[in-house]
Amino acid sequence: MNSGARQPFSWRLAGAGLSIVLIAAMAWGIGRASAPSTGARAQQPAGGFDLGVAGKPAPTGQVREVQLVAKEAPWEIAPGVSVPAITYNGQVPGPLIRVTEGDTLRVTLKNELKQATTIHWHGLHVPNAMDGVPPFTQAPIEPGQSFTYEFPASHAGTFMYHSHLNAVEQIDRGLYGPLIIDPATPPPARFDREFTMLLSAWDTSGMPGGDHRMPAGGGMPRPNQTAGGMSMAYNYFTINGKAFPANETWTVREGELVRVRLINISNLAHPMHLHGHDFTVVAKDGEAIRPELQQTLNTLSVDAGETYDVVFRADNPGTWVFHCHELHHTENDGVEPGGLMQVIQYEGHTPANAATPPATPTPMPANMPGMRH
Ligand SMILES: [Cu+2]
Repeated sequence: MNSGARQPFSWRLAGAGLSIVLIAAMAWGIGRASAPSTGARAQQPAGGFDLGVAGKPAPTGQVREVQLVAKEAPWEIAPGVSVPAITYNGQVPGPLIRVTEGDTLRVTLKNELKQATTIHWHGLHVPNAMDGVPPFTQAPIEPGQSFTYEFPASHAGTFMYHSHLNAVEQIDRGLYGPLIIDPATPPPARFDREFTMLLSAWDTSGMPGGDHRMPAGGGMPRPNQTAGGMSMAYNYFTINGKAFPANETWTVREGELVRVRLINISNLAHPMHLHGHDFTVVAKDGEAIRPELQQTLNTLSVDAGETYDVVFRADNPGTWVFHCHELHHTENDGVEPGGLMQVIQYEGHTPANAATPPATPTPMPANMPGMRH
């Protein structure tokens, strides 16, 4: 995957087949970083990170074709916990779509669901007819039908795409994906590594087929909250479709400048807290923040529908966690540790205590007040 070091984007359209393969291949790497570029590491400019000023990009003449199929598929969200998900191309999140500003994005969606759907391009400045919002901008894409979205990649940044029909069910069951637009001109700020974390929440008891609790048990009774017929008692929380410990560990090298793209598609706010380091918030909702206005923090609340780009210097070797500080969200069905817990491992560092998560997690006490998510 392209790194923040802005290696030239070498994906060239050579027929739809090639671009489809590349998109699918990239999908599995969204939590990973590329290897750092050789040579000197990125330097932090005084006073922040300049991502460049967004302007209206000139068309590049490149057409990026993507084929998406909306379909039901089983998806393992935590070890031993598989749910009947609604997916793009059989995976959650859907494939990473990564293009350069000024490219033309041409996405064909084939609907193999039993219900109608559409795609909304969250944060992009698309022509109105491409916004994916029935009944205003298009008719629902009925089962068996296809629809092609085509629009220019309007501006660089971190975005997402998701269903905009029967959205509570379709999004809560997995119908979303990350979308990154790279600037056509490399900005002054360079980074050594880059990771993306797309945050989502699941209510397994509200899914077809009933309850999907942890096989080892230990879950706690949850209130039967409902909204519009859908239960809202989220009990699993995932990073790129996987709850800890099923999600990938990030590896960094001492000295590197690391960019993290945070995307929250869940209906909940997630105060994301990094141990052992501070990070600088360099972009919000795809828009670069001017260096003199950037804040340096260790906890950032990412609300529903928001995206942020943050940057930290890997200057404190160890095994660290970057986790949600709404602590119910670091559980798997009430059992800690789980959920939104991202491990960051420095190369060459041996953890002081290399123990794996406890084989028998400590169950949460039942019937505690205020245990809603
Ligand atoms: Cu959270």
